[in-house]
Amino acid sequence: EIAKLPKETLALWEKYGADESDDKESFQKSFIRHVTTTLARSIYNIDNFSAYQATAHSVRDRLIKRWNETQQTHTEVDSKRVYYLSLEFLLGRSLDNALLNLGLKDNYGGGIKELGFTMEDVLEQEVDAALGNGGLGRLAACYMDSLATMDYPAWGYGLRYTYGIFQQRLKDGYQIEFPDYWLNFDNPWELPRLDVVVDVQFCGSVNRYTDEEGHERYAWEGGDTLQAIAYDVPIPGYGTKNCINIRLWSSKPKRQFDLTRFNEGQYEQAVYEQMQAENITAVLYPNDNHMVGKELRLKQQYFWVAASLFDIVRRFKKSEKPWSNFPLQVAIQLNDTHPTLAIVELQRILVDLEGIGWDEAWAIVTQTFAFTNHTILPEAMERWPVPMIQYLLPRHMQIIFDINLFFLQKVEKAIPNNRDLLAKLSIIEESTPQFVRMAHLAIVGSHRVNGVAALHSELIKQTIFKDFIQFYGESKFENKTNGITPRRWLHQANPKLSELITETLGSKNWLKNLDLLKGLKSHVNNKDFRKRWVAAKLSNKVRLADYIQKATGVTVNSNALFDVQVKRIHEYKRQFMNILGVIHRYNTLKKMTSEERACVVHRVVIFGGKAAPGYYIAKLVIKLINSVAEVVNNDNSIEDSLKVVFIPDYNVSVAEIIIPASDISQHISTAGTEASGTSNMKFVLNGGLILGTVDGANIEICEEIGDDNIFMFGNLAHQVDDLRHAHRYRSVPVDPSLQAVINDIESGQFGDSRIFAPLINTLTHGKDYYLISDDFQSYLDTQKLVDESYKDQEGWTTKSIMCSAHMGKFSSDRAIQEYADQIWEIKPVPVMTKKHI
Ligand code: KOT
Repeated sequence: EIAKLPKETLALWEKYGADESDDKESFQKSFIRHVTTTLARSIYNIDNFSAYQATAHSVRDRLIKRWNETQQTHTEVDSKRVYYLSLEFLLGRSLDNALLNLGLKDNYGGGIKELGFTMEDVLEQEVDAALGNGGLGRLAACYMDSLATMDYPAWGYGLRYTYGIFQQRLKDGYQIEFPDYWLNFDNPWELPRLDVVVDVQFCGSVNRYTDEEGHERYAWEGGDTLQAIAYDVPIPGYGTKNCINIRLWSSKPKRQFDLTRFNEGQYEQAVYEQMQAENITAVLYPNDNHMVGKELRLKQQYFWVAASLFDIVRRFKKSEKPWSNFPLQVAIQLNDTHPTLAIVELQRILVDLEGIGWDEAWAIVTQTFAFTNHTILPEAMERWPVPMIQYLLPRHMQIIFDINLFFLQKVEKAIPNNRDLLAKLSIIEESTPQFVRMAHLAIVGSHRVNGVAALHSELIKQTIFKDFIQFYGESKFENKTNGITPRRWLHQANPKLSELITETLGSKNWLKNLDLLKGLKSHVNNKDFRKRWVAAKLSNKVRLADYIQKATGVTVNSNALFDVQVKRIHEYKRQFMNILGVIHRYNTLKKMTSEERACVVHRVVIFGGKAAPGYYIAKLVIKLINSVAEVVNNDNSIEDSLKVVFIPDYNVSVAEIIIPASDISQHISTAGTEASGTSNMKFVLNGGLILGTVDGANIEICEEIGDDNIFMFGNLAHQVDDLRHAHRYRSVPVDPSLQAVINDIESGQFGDSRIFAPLINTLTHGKDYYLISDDFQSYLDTQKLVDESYKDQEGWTTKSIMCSAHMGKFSSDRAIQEYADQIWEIKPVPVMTKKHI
């Protein structure tokens, strides 16, 4: 069609569509243009926030160009794409990341200074995009960064929640939650696509009919229809033109105004129903590793899945390839079971709407999908009541029953006369009411299932998915150890260390090939290098100390050992064990003489993390931490040898300050409970040591960095069952050091002890499910080793350098490469620079 345009029109596009350059002057020009036009302000009326907005819009202009070129290239090449379906994308801030990935930071930094601002102040203005709970959502964000950087033709699909994860504040040491209305000011990082609208149906009924060819068909009719509107979030790769897309859906009522209803005097009812439609994407469910069976959550899942699949299928159909080519053009990755209905939806599209036979359709579906499991905690397993699905999605429920029937028939044929096995494998849990087991559906509908770290991928085969191995064998189940993007988690969060590494290695290539960090090893004895390594850590600690002062009012000494545990508050992560250890340390310090105390390593114990609003025990842990902090920090008798802080509202941008400043961080989940962990990787990459259990990715980190450079302790995963059994059926005495700490709390040392009774009970009457008592002595002993090691500052520095140097494996680039080669079978598509037409 372009060819039909008059020459003069083409010439105009050519003339005026020229790239805006990336030099300092061009930035300043576009900055001023955005201040005066986009923001309608003047030179007399710009504050840091306006400066942020103008800078962001200037970057946005450049992002959109790349994004367009990328989409055009992908359309032209039309090679296989991967679609990453995730209910959470925990992106954090975008400006600094975009400046670094696009290579604009220096010119923009210089440009903004001349305009009277500092880049630091400007970056500080941005609110986090916090559309996720923790590890799972942040993993999705790191994976998008790698996909973009490695030139893959990839899309993310998610929901545009009006409210992200709640903001946490503290009141009297308790967590209180505030809504995260992050779209209060305009969001320059999204492109509203008011033209990309998809109808999504709920409820109604199923009608059976016979088509012209005499085939029995089903039609889903009636019910309510909502609309999904697309908001596109460009994700720029580092050092490439590739700029991929995360498409987030927002819900809207289909008709803005129901005139009949209005005339019938049902105005309020009509408006109410409109509001209900907008509710669907209003709020992110704030539970990590926990399922809450709310109908609205199921509606979110289907709304998102239906809109995304419609979009994916529409794109496939444009190329007019036969349906059998679908799995050659499309790979869909399910980020946990949250998008499992996509399997059913695609089968429905193929069978009901496209008229493809069941078996042919099912072959297409199963070759398209792959499923990542992120947890084996029973309370996180998604199961939805059959009646709820039947009501909201009547046709899907039929299809699920059919999928299950055909699956169980195959099992029966392969392994005859094993009713017990059929019941265990069934997608339907035969309780009253019945439930749909989403993980079973995801396994049956996918060609590949993966865990997120080596141990975890073994455990899913031995525990939750054990019975499936009997039928499928092992080959369907594999491991893809998680990774993190070194762009955000070292280059951006730790500019000093990044600069030192680049200088030492002689290039920035390590940012795209993290294995190159090995090159640091030959510098480990270089005095100047070591000095600068230590200086970088210290300056990060000073930066964190300032932040702690501002956020909590507590003054901490940057020369003390910074001991960090920041992650969602959960019993299995055992922040409780950490604070019990702190109490032990405090009371040990109190018993010392001043001379003895002069010899101990001073510590700052730093906590951060959100508890799910309905998770009572987790909230009590926060209260206990703050009660202990209050007593310890105000006790002059221990002479600053110990400080305890709880940093409120832990999120991505706070993590960027905390992680580079840690000397040691704690990853101390009960063995076998933390599928992977990803912050462990971030800490070590930044030269922080780990105190951890033999769990998740800790094990592989240990393999890479060597056991001299990590502090591991505690019981092993294979011992957990027996230990729990012992607590349940034999009375196991509480570890004596632990008992002493419990006594301290119960004596009222940290305020009214009755408050903490339910927490203490989890150790005693609650049978210590997470085995704190079993690991406590080993934990304290290992903490002693940490203190001893830290006294040897030179030895510690060597460990710190060796840690970073061996972290190549944990780049999300490596993880994405494995997914691309082994599961998705996709190839990079370098973006061709286009003319402007
Ligand atoms: C489960 C249900 C709802 C929301 C989140 C989850 C969830 C999160 N399940 N597992 N995770 C974490 O995923 C991370 C990324 O793979 C892992 O590193 C971490 O160990 C999981 O706990």
